[in-house]
Amino acid sequence: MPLSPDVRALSPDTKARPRDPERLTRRRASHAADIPGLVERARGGDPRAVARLVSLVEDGSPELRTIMRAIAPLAGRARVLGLTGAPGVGKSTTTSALVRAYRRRGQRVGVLAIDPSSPFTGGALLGDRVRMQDHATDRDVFIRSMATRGHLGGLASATPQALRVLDAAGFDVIMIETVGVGQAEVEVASLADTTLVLVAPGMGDAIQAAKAGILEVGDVFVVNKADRDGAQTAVRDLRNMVALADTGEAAWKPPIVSTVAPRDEGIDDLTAKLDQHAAWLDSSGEGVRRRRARAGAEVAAIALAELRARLGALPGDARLGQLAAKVADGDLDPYSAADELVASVSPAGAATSAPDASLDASLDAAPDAASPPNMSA
Ligand SMILES: Nc1nc2c(ncn2[C@@H]2O[C@H](COP(=O)(O)OP(=O)(O)OP(=O)(O)O)[C@@H](O)[C@H]2O)c(=O)[nH]1
Ligand SMILES: [Mg+2]
Repeated sequence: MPLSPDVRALSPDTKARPRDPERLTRRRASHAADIPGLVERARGGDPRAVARLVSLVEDGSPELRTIMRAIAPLAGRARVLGLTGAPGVGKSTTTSALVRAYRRRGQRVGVLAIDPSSPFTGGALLGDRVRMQDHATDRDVFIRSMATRGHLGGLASATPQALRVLDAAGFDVIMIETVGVGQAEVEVASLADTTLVLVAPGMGDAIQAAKAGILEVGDVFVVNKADRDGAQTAVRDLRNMVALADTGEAAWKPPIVSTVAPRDEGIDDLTAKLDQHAAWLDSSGEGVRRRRARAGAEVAAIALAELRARLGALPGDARLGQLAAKVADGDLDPYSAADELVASVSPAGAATSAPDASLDASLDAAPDAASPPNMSA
């Protein structure tokens, strides 16, 4: 049995498991009434309140909708940075260095480290914890690892909602670290205002980045481990590839920054480039466009998950059986059968009307948007 969110949030350092289900229910009930209080405390900078809200959201708690309603007017201020790159390239070290830099400016920083549950990369969590230790006692830094739990792509399915919680809690900068293998880069880009793609010298990362199509999502490129041989070559390779991918005059030209993250070298240069990107997002209107695409993808994902849940809960498994028989016998085509099924779960016209074009665009921006974000039990 997994640890209940209550236990985890209230006593993060103990492994105590709830023995008494009734007590747990009472505790749940008493907390259920206090979402506004939690939100209030989270906004006041109480790390426990933030942790608890994130846990509730991550676990798809029954209070999820109440929380989302309560924080909706509070969100939308934070700057969201996505960091991606091959395993071991230095994402956590760079994140940690950026946390230090933003803290020096007096900004509050949230970090969501997406921990791949894949057996190939197990152990990343521990590494992250160690590297993030510097900030463990700072109330204005919140760090949370989120499991991907088999969700395709690199992001944990509740990442957009956790992001919302941190945003509403008043964090000025929120960083999302994902191990970039395949789909993850593109996914993180759909959540972030600014996407940082990290490479390291001598790993052929730049070439692989090009192959995986992540050059398109990078707003700022970082050649980390610049203390190693081949850094200049990596910068040159990247510069050539970025130049080739370039799309016109007005568009942002992704800069390439060299860093040695453990020594904070290049970090000031990096924050300067990130500031420039933020300014460009504001002046070009691209920032608003990205935020709308992000919200659109979030809504679409929730709606699709809801539809899927309702379809799964159809009393008429029998109905599906009938339709299936017709399709198998060639009496009905599968699209018409699916239309019938969808029409049977929604009020007439609601789900059968053509999807809005802008929603389609958002879905394109988030290829994995069709996965359920948070299926409440
Ligand atoms: N020489 C050198 N080592 C670095 C640099 N940055 C990070 N490292 C080391 O590289 C290793 C991996 O760094 P992480 O920050 O954990 O890399 P990561 O990309 O977060 O790794 P995963 O999350 O496991 O994918 C650590 O041992 C770091 O100390 C750097 O600029 N130079
Ligand atoms: Mg890491």
